[in-house]
Amino acid sequence: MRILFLCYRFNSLSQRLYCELTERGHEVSVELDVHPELTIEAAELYKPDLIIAPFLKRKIPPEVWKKYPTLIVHPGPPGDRGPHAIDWAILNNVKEWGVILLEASEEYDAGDIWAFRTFPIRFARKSSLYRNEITEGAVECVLEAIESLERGKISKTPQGEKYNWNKIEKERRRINWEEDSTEDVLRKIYASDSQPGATATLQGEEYYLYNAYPEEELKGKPGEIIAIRDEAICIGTGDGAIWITHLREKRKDSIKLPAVRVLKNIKAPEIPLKPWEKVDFKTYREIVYEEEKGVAYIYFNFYNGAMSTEQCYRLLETIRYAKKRPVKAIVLMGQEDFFSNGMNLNTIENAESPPDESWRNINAIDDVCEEILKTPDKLTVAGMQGNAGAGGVFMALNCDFVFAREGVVLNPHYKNIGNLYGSEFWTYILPRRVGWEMGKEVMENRMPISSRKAKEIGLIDDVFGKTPKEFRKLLKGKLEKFINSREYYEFIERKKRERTSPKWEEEIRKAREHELEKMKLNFYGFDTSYHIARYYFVHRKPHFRTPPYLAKHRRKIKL
Ligand code: COA
Ligand code: THG
Repeated sequence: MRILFLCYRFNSLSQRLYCELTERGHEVSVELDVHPELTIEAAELYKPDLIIAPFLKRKIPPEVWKKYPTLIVHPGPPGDRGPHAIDWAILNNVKEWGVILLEASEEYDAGDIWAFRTFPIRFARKSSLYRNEITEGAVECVLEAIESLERGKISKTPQGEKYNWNKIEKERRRINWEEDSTEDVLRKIYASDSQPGATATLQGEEYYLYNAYPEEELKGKPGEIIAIRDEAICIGTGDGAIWITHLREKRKDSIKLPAVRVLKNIKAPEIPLKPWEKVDFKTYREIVYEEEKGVAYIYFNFYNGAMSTEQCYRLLETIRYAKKRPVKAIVLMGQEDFFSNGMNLNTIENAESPPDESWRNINAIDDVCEEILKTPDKLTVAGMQGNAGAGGVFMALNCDFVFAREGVVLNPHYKNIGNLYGSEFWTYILPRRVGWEMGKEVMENRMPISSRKAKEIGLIDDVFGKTPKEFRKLLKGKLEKFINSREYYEFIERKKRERTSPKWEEEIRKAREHELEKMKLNFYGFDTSYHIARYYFVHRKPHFRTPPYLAKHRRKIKL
């Protein structure tokens, strides 16, 4: 089938659906929501069999949906309508939620339902529900709808006259430190994360708050900052305390940044907690180190999967700790929503000199990668529970084994932010994993690929598990078996021989040097496209045209 996607942004759900459909042989073209006239033009240029809107905020004009079957993914169950579906469910403590695929109509979200799925709600960030439960449900709905369309047997159910309009007023996202309990505060922040953010007063000023964790030990006056840890702040609530890792100032053009880079003059003490220190109460830890049956697992809860220079060095410290421990394997786990998205473009944008900060950040990631590569006596593994992009993918590929959850979307290229050359030892890894021909193809293809496809082309080693929980369980089982096998010892012997030879060390040194030389040109050279692309990305600027790599229908030369 020829399918046209209409989306506000080519976000994670749109990318996942793109992979699922193209890898099943459908042809998909994408039009971003720039102007209704352009949406009509896109439909007329492409003449699709079906239009899908995975993530759209504006009305699709009737010229489009009256002519082509047009289906909208709405992140709510049957009977729910409006722009704040998941937000509403979290704020109202709903136990079960859902996702529907419905026909576009004159009124918002009022068309007939083609397919739906429901699921129990986790008490988690909206974006986490979106990236997991909603995404999985939406994929099933879309596949079901395509099958019905192909069979010519479509059964629809009406949205109904009685419905829930889920719009959330700004006031409901505001935190009242005196009255709100820790759970109330968490609920408000979860419901508004990653957009638009809950609001609260801190040190007399208004801010947007993101990425909250409960604290059970520390206590303080409601609304007062009582501690700092890894650039996050701990704030007293009505009945306890809470950690916030990211803030955004309430002014035009502000961006999300680590809390301590936004708030100046914090009087609270730093209360450090190393990733491997054990505590038996809930608190915030950016990196968690756990040992289980001879294996070290490193979870890094980096917001949005972005790794700043400082975060890379905290991760590096943890890897060095693991290397000294009597474990047979070290596993990088990332977090559930993202494995890693490479350098932190927000902290770079915020730096006094973005080129200098880019240089520090890329060197810090390379230090992490080099530490992984130079682990001759232990198995290194990447366990990708969530999506990864750019440097985040290549960091994972530095491990001996790379495993990913089913449904993970990878962007194994550096094309999206101003055509960076890339580092993380990709020039060493890629030919080893897939050969030069395929390596070139991977790097030049700007589109995402599924973890399944990545396995097929040999980029990663295996794919299993539908949910992050299932993935972790299967991964642990696999590793336990492998590290107690004969193959393991043979593998480590071979690895030791290779990784202690001067020839290998020279190859690694050269790869890093070559890549960084090219990156220096991206950061400091004549071509400023990286700096411009980064500016548009971190400020979440809407697109003003759909780039031809997405819009097949706008390519002059038909591919
Ligand atoms: N450095 C810094 N930041 C990075 C990064 C890097 N290297 N790589 C990724 N990121 C950030 C992006 O800036 C983005 O940040 P933000 O979400 O804080 O703005 C985030 O990581 C991932 O972006 P995206 O791909 O757009 O996210 P997503 O698709 O996984 O999730 C939604 C975003 C959809 C949850 C969010 O837009 C939302 O809340 N939408 C409302 C729900 C909905 O679907 N409504 C439909 C209308 S009814
Ligand atoms: N029919 C048609 N087009 C559509 C939908 C449809 N486009 C996408 C849309 N569904 C997705 N759902 C919504 C539902 C409500 C709103 C937006 C998208 C909404 N928007 C507010 C507005 O436009 O005033 C502003 C949103 C906000 O507060 O942030 O209410 O079913 N043809």
